[in-house]
Parts: sequence; C-alpha cells; structure tokens
Amino acid sequence: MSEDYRQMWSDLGLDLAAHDALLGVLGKGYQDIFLSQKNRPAGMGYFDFVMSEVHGLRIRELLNEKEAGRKIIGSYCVFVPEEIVKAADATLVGLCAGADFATEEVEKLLPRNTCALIKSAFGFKLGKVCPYIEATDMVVGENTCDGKKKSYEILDDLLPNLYIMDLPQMKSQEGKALLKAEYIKFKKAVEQLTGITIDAVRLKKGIDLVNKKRAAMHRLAKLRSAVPAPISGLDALLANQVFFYDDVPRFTASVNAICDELETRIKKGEGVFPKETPRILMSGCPMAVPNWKLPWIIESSGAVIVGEESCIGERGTRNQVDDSGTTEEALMNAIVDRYFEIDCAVFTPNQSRLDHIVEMAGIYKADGVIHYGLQFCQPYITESMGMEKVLESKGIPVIRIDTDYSMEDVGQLKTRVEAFVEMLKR
Ligand code: BJ8
Repeated sequence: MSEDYRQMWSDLGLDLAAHDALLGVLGKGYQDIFLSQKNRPAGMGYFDFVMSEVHGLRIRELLNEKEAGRKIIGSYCVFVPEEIVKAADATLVGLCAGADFATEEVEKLLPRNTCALIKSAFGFKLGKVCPYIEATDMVVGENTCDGKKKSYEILDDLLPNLYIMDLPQMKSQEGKALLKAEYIKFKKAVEQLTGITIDAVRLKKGIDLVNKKRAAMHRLAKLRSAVPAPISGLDALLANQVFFYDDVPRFTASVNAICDELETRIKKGEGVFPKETPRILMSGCPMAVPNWKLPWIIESSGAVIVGEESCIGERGTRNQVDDSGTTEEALMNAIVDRYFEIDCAVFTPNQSRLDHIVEMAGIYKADGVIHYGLQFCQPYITESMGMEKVLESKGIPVIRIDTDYSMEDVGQLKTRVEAFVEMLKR
C-alpha cells in the first residue's frame, strides 16, 4: 500500500492483524500469478495499480463519497441492477467472497457442506477483513440458490443494513412480473436510502453509464476471439473482477485503452501465447477476487482461456439495456428485460445457458471447455452433467472440475488439466 491506511481500516472496525495477513497472502498471490506473466498489455498496469490499492485507495474514495453525502450499496449477485443505484448517484460494489477466512467461526453458523463462496462472504464479515462490507450503507442479498437464500437469514443478524431481493426461478411471464415488482421495490428502497427521487432522466443517466461499461467489456471479449489470443485469460478475468469495484467511467476508459492496444497487437499478428496454444472456454460458477486458482492452473499448463461463461464474465456482462424509452416505466421495463436474460443456473429449465456455452465455444474458437463447479454448488454442478453430454454430442471436448478455495488439490487438478490440454493438442 502506498499510504498508511491503518487508521481508516481501524475506524471501519477491521481486525488489523488478520487484515495484514490477508493482504500479505493477496500480494504474494498477485505477484506469483499475475506479475510473473509475459507479454502483458501495458494497459494492465492500471489493473495492477487497482489491485495494489483494492483495500486502500478505493476504500478511501468510497469513504469520500459517503462524506459527500452519497451512499454505498454492496451486493453478491449480478441481478442487483447497477443502473438504479447509479441513477441515485450511489455506488454499487461487489463484496468480498473469493477466499477462505475464519472458517472455524463460519462453520458454527453454516453447515460445512455450504459452497465456498457463501462461506467466504461470512468469513470476511466474521473475520472483520472486508473494508467494502464495513463501508456499505446497504447490502443486497438475493433469493437465488438455496444456500444463499438460507444463509441470508443468518447474515441478517450480523448486518443491520441487509436488504433481501426476491428473484424468480422460472423464465415465465409470472417470473418476469416478479422481477419487475422486485426492481420497483428496490428502486423505492434506494430512493429512501439516498433521499433522491429516481425519475426518467436519472434512470437514463444510470443506464448510459452502465451500458458504456458493458460495451467496453463486450469489446474486450470480442478481441479475445483473435488467433493468437491477444491477452491472457487471467488478465481478462481480472478486468471482469475489477468491473465490480471500480469507479464506472474510469474503469470503462481503462478497458477501452486496453482494447486499443489489443487491436494494434491483433493487426500485427501478435499474441500473448503462440498461436497453436490450445484455447479454453471456462464455464460455471463465478470467480471473485482472489479466486484465481483454476485459471492459473490452466494457463500454467500450456493453454489459454479465451472466454468465461460466468457471472464474473460474459453471463454477467452480456446484453445492454435499451435506452430508447423516455418514461420511467419504459426504462424500468427495459432494465427488467435485460436482467431477465441472465441465465443463472438457479433457473429451471435453463436451456439458454447451454445454448450460450455452445455459441461462445464457436465465437471464441475454443478447442475445449472446462466447467468450473464450486464444491456443494448444486445448481451449477447439476447443470454441468447435461452440459457435458451436449458438448460431447457436438464434438467439443469438455472436463468438469469441482473444487473449492483451498490449495490442497492443486497438484491433482494440475494433473487433470495437463492431461486435458495434451489431448487438445493432438
Ligand atoms: S446470477 S451465479 S451471481 S446467484 S456458487 S452461491 S449458485 S451454491 S453465485 Fe451467482 Fe447471482 Fe446466479 Fe450469478 Fe449458490 Fe452455487 Fe454457491 Fe453461487
């Protein structure tokens, strides 16, 4: 950290010793996994800086916003509409959930066979090591999988500002009506929190900001279809992860700057790995910072990741909100339309996700698909079995990897991934 943020962390109620230990591990992991890569675009320097200041400068910025009277809203899911938050001049941040922390304490509150992502969210809160959650004025929990839904009942005791959003489970008319009712309710809650009435002009402004951010991510994704791949999957994943933390216009400009650089690389035929490197599409559960284990294993086993069918990836960023409406009703409907397309595995049936995986494999010229399931995540692991059959029937090689955040299985995973990559080379 370039500045001493200890007073700020202490004021937020963090456990400084535990937090120091976390930053130590994070810094070392970042050094080994990201900074050791070769041929990185120069524009990644911005993301290196963001990560070096992820608990420092960014938190100071959020606290400055609060001092100026603006509100900070935290979330664990891409169903929380950032357009509505931005329309009220508030800031949406993704909350820490990508590493094991305070596991013993967590398992006093949650069953051991809860997925690592949920346990991690609790661990960061109980261990007092997430400055984001401590800086929030409201945390939004959503009724998606059973694990999250039930755990929010317990999180409610730990977080005085928890707001629960109900979500549909089927892509029916009734499902869409429920999503719309929930977004209207959420808009009212944000208005109440911020004291700002969200009218059509404000909604349009929020939509415009977030559409531009997503457009930058679409541009980056499209460039990854080039052969050789112009950017590593790890660096692209990092951009997808920072998407949830950073100031929106600054992030958008930084991603576009990388895209400019990648376009030049592509014109020159330059890549980050040789052109014959096997190309992998990853699909499955979201990967929050600092969950880099599997992508790191893949890219250190002689393959390159060319796309993520994930909420921290294309499932979360694809599709725009139609901003052509002029009334509040029309714009809210457009927001509902966009979010209702998200094909999270909590939906049943969920054919569009399968179709999207096949489509992405084609667009990004993937030689194979690696499905990532977080241990005990029923929705994604169950869907991965059907997905495997569909991909195999289309001649697309696939492996399913179920793991958690621990490092115990790294050797075993590396052996499986290396064998898969070798097979793709033949
Ligand atoms: S829209 S994927 S961000 S819910 S890994 S906690 S599903 S048991 S994270 Fe998600 Fe929203 Fe869906 Fe996306 Fe449950 Fe599975 Fe754990 Fe998960």
